Amino acid sequence: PPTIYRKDYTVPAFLVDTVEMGFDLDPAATRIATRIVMRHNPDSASNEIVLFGEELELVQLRLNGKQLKPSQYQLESGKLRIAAAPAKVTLEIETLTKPESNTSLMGLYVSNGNFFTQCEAEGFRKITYFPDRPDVMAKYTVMLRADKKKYPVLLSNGNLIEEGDLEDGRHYAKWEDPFKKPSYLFALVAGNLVCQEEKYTLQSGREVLLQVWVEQGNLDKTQHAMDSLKNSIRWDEERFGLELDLDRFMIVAVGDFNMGAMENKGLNIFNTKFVLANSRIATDIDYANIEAVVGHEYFHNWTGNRVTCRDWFQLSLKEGLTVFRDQEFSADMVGTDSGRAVKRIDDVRVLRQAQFPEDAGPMAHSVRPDAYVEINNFYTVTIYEKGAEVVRMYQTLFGRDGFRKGMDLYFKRHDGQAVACDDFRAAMVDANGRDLTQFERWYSQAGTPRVQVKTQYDAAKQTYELTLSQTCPPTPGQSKKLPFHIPVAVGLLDSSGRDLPLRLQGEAKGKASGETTRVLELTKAQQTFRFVDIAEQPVPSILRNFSAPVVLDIDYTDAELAFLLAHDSDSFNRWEAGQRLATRSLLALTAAVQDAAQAGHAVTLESALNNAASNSEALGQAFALILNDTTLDAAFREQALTLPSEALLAEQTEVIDPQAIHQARQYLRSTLAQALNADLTAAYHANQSPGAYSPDAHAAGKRALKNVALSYLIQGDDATAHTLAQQQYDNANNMTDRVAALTALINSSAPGKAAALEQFYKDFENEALVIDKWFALQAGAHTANVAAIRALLEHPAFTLKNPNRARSLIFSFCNGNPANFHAADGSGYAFWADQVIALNGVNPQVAARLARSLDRWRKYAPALQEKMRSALQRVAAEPHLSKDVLEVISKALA
Ligand code: HT7
Ligand code: ZN
Repeated sequence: PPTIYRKDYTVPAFLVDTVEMGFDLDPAATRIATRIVMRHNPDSASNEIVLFGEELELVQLRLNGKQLKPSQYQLESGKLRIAAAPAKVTLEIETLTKPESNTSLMGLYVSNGNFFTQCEAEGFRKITYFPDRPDVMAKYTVMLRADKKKYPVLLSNGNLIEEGDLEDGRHYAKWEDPFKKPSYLFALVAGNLVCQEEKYTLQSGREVLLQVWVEQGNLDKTQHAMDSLKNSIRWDEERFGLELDLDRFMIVAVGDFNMGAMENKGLNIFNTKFVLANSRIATDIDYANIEAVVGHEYFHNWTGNRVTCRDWFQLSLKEGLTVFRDQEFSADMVGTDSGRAVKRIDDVRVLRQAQFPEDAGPMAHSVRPDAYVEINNFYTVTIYEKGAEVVRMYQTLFGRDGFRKGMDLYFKRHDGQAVACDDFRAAMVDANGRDLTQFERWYSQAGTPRVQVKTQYDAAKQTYELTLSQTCPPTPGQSKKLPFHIPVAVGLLDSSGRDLPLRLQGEAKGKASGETTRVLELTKAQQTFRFVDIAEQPVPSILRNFSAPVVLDIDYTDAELAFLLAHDSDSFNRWEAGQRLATRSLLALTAAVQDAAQAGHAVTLESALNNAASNSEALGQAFALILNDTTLDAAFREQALTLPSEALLAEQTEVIDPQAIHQARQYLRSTLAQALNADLTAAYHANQSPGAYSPDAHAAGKRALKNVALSYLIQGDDATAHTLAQQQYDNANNMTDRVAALTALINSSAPGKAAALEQFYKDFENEALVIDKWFALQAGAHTANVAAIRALLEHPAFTLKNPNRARSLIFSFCNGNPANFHAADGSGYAFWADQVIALNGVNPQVAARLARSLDRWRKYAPALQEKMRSALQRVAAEPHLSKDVLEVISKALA
């Protein structure tokens, strides 16, 4: 398949003014009539019309009223070309599609008997021939016709302007979208759905209609999504002065969906996972995710829809910015400083655990990539999460007000346009009067920079020097990197743990006096910053609030880390100090497990671990201080007590040994559980949240702390812990506690675990999202081996066709259970290859996501590498690989 390059971008030869579409909806064969009014683009030297189309039957093609014969156009590899076209063109196109056999879930498809569309990135071309590229924006009018009994609800973008009955029990609805949009934002929904609706008054006094559409029987699960939508609308008005521009805004939930949700203009379509919630079926994390995703899609209305992307290389223009906006929204919804820090910690965890490995692997790409084979493979953590970090750095550099000025200028300049990442940077720069030329490297260079810190205190001169240096490893296609512009937020603690006021040498005395966090701008390979009037040797707190997406190398002693964990005023770095301390233990323990294995019987594993656990006592004491500090929010304490994940530890070892990492982490968890048994038990009981369930941050934080305590206590695998977990399971009045208890049970030898698992299934048999949890829990269990997962594939509730279900079992095992997936016999890899191949035939997009599980294969020991390579080669040798899977596998093997 061809590679598409950013450098090859050319403007479209024809622009589209209006699009009228008529759909005769039928699951077996839907007929689509499209009238496109186009005109030549004066900026283009070409006069060839290029339309894209895939998996379509072309029934009819007319140009300015005349039917075109096959000799008058060229139809080849997904493109329909009409050469030497006149300046004004009306095209009339009739196509046929087969929605019920469309398992790719792109274009028009059927889910549980209802019709849905997914057009981003290139799905519209599965509906009709069209200049399906984001820089072609047009106004759409859509007529939907369908059987009234089977499909009583007919929805599309914008406003409903007409509806009525037709012959033969059919009916119609006509929709008009007043805003011009790219084809990827087109949507229709038709089916037997019901809605919760509310009128909402905007700050301007205008009233809008909000609707959340779901299948019958789910109306008791829509309130949280509706509340999240209203909060999003208010937040965007308050924080960015952005108003909802439509009179009607709809959210529709669908069970079969490739990603989280889609921001189609006025008609957002959501994976049910990010809409449906009540205390019976959803956990606190589900509630938080729903709020974030509803916010994300709503915020796209301005960052993505009103101002869209010129081409798909600019995807992060809308995605990075919108993720940043949803992160800020979620943080503001919690409201407290500590709540903001907890949200920041969660976001940085995702970045480190998923994006850093991507940046170091075969699929590494910059935030604005230079090339792709399949654009669907580029909806990545780099585009989304690293992109959000890049946007956040503008705010760190310019402050909230400066950032807002940049956003205002961006909309003033570009409303209604399709633009590039450079245009966003230009708006930020121009609004703040700064030169940020070098900042462009965050968009063009892939890889995670490393920043090294060296310190020097001069007691006589009372100065403190920070020498920061930066490097960035090579990535595919980019062997040499130039220095980045890195904002490094810094604080210095005195010996009592208080922040020192900071003044840099050369600054006037009055300047910045009293400021205790300074943002240093590292732009060279190495720079020294000298602070003056520093009366004692301080402890530095560097990269506060994670001010840049980098790895920070700094030599702290254990005592300094414990000190920062106890005192840093920056909650993020407080947490970070605990994580560094724990990582140090865990890496030493991992090495000990490996040494013991090499030494054979000469050394027992137990004694090797005991010897290596020298700093675990200090860690236990530091953790106890946090656990027992009731002035700290429960949510923060839970974060601090959670050890770095096995995936995160893996990235920090030279050669990944999944079993050794797992054993080390389990050992440290058990050691801590033993040492802190009384404190954990007390915290468990002190953090019950009796009464009616509420997902608010305070109650959720208490549940999180209680449940992390339970997860430690179950490490002992004794009768007391078993009883605690069993009682929690039996008495739970919400899904958070139920899942936590069941997880504890299945990771123990508790006598009731099989019965609980069975009961859980029976109780929630009719709740697809809960059955997903049931599969995921088992796939992630410490005892889950390949045979157990293969047995679950045969369960009647399992299907590859539903992406949520496939993810719950297969992805949870391949990505979330490293010790078992990487079994020494290679059985995990054989399982992976079987599933990639099977999914490839059903849903290439989902298959390609799974294909990425072996991205980091070169980082494992040679014996495992060999087995991974053969599994990759087996997939590569499959005859009918989609370009989605082919791109991932060939890059992995390259
Ligand atoms: N902008 C949306 C992307 C998306 C998508 C892309 C490819 C295939 C299916 C998809 N569903 C949604 C999601 C978002 O970022 O809001
Ligand atoms: Zn998005």
